Amino acid sequence: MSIRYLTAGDSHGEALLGIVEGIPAGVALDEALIARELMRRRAAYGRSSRQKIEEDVVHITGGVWNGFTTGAPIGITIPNLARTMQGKTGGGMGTVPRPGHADFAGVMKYSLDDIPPVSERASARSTAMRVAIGAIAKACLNAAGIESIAHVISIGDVTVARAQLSPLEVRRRSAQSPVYCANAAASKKMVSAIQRAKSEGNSLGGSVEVMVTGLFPGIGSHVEWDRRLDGRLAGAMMSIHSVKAVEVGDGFSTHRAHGVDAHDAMSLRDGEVIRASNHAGGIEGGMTNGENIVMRVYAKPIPTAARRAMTFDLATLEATESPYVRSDTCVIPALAVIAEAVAAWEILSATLEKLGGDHIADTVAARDRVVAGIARRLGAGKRSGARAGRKRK
Ligand code: EPS
Repeated sequence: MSIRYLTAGDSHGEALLGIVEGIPAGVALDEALIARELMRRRAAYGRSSRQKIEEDVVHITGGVWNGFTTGAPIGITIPNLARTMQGKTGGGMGTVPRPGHADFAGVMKYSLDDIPPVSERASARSTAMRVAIGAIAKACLNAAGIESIAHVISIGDVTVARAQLSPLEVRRRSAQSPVYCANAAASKKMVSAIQRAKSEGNSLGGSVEVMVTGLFPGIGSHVEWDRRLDGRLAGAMMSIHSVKAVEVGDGFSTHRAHGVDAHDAMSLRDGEVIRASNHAGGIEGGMTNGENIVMRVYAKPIPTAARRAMTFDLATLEATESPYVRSDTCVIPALAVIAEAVAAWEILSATLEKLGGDHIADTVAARDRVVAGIARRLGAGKRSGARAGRKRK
């Protein structure tokens, strides 16, 4: 792996911590840039009052001088403002495992007496740090012309029909929606569905679409299973709280198609590969093929809700209802921001394996060489290689 990170911290502890290693020097980065991404996550509609308590201020410790990365490890701290643990506030969560959470298996696995050491670490609060780290990845990718864009495509039974919008237009429209949905009519219905679920003491799941643009062929590799980009992306997406399924391209429908209809016919025009479709979602043989990556990520309704589930107390072994203090109603809008960040990290990791670069200018120069070489092979002729080989869609 060319880059790596570690996180630490609990949901209601002092702070979340992150250390990021391997980021090239010369990338413009400051606390405000990371804070903007955290704000998008925190402002997402459907969350609990916890999001009003948090401010998600970011402190960078090391790795950045005068607004640019130095190549050294980057330390990030995000203080928690809500520092009272549910288990200590009468929530009854000390020994009563909530179905759908890590509580039961975590206590059994680590031979613990109480649930909070598990639930505090398992909490989706940690996605704040993944978004912060994703913001660093996005800053690097943007320098190389690559962008990760995600939007909400379903919440509960409100589903958006597939639109023929460019990713940039999707980003512009979804930024105007409280639920980060590019379709204004669906966005209103989603807000109503969340309000209804909240009033009924229930929660809602849904799905988001992640697109990555500005790619060139050959990021990832077919040569060994763990270098396949679709596997890496899907694994990373499945590691996000509540995510239960990931679809790359038309993965959920192509198993019913005939082979000739399931693949994306290719032709050449002026040294540029033209595809009749993008069923593959931009990945063939575990590598980018130059088209946009398109993935869909599906998450269950969060398991905590005011309407409680039956469980039992680990101390008394008596049946009881699951404890409840407060909860989000729907995390899907926040998931869009998280999935965009997580995708950015995986793409950056595979891109740096391909291109290298101790300074981001080296990475960009290597990208230009690769793109120009591909364009030459495809007969781009007198046209500039960088233009012919890399399409902005
Ligand atoms: C979470 C429970 C809620 C969420 C939290 C994740 O927090 P609390 O227990 O304080 O009400 O709001 O998510 C965040 C704090 C966040 O910033 O995303 C859980 O149990 O996973």
